[in-house]
Amino acid sequence: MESTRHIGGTIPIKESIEELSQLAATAGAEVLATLTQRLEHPSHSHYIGKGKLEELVILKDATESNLVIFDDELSPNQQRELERALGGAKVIDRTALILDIFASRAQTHEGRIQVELAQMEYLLPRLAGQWSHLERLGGGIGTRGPGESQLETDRRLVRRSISHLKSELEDVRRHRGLIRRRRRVRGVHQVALVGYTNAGKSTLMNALAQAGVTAESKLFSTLDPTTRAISLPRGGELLLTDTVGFIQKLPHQLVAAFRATLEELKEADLLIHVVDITYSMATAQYQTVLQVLGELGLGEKTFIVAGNKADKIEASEKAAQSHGALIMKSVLPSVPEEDLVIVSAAKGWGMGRLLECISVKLEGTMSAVTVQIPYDAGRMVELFRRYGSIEQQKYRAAGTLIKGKIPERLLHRFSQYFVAN
Ligand SMILES: Nc1nc2c(ncn2[C@@H]2O[C@H](COP(=O)(O)OP(=O)(O)OP(=O)(O)O)[C@@H](O)[C@H]2O)c(=O)[nH]1
Ligand SMILES: [Mg+2]
Repeated sequence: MESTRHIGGTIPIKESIEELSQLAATAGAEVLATLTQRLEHPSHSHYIGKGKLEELVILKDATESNLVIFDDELSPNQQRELERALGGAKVIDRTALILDIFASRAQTHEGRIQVELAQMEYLLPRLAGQWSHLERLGGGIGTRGPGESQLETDRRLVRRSISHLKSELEDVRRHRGLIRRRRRVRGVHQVALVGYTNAGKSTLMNALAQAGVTAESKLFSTLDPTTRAISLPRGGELLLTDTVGFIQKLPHQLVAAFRATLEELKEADLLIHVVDITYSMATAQYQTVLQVLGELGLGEKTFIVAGNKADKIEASEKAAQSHGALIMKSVLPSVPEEDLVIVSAAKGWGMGRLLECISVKLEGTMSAVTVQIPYDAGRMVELFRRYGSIEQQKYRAAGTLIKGKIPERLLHRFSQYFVAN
């Protein structure tokens, strides 16, 4: 049996199945019936117990279903045995379903390679020689060695295609790395939106940046990180990145493949965790995201929590603010009040407070300095204003005296102008 390691997974069965139905609908399937079973130990052959399997066969016939989706990962063997028992219906698991959605959503070249890579890695242990379409992966006639079984050939083709995809991805990454390094040198603050799928990250990105990013009620509408520049009300500029949504039981193949998102998150000075506070599973979704971030080594980042969709709880912004704050206290008691902002990305409520909170948090990550910049280096004053925050500015004979804060990564560029307070 191959590894069934997932990341996240704190959501109760009923809600998990509900989410699976939503995923199925997103993938274009119509859900005709659902079935659950509480099992201490899944069976090696069919995952579910004998009686349940009979029930499933009857249900499948009665509803004339042609697809059965399991919420947990199935071993290749279980999948095969289930398909045999279900006579003709296709059997897939949550991972395959998510991979399928990702495949239909991937838009950029990079996104497509990532999904294809994840699919290949998922397929590899499941190959049982029935792969006639593998020719398109670069092998085909003539690749089969003497005495080699079809299965071995298939595996070899998939492995080759995996390593090809990996090296292609490496090129894209190198390019991204370059862009990121350039941003870092410029000293721009980087802020990333994270959160459960469908929480409203892209809508919030639109509200903040009028960026025109796709936002829709389907799960996983965003696959590729998108970045936009935003000006802060108190001066200064930041780069905001929208990222792929998280989900419980996230297929680990995908976590590894979506490194572009992860790299953006790693680089960020601040993460805005978007939570749909109107959803009954808000707490579990919040924890799932924290768990995934923790596993990715991002647990120590500076956070703001944006409690979104406040317009769904009250009709007026004022009422939504106070009611939203109460809800937040009960669903996310562990989040300090100063790290919390109630928003409605759809209505644009709370954007001012969110930007203010971002400014404060970013300032917390900056270093206090006093500099005197000669008049012939006016460019440096501009740099200070753009990426730092100015508390006091005076014009002296020798130059402009500025007291304020600048991002740590810009310190070296100002060091020659430092003066005592
Ligand atoms: N009522 C209401 N709906 C919202 C709000 N923000 C987002 N939505 C809706 O929630 C759904 C998901 O929004 P997206 O912005 O696509 O969510 P996302 O977090 O980017 O989702 P993925 O990219 O799939 O991870 C869409 O139907 C939005 O219109 C809000 O403040 N209020
Ligand atoms: Mg999105």
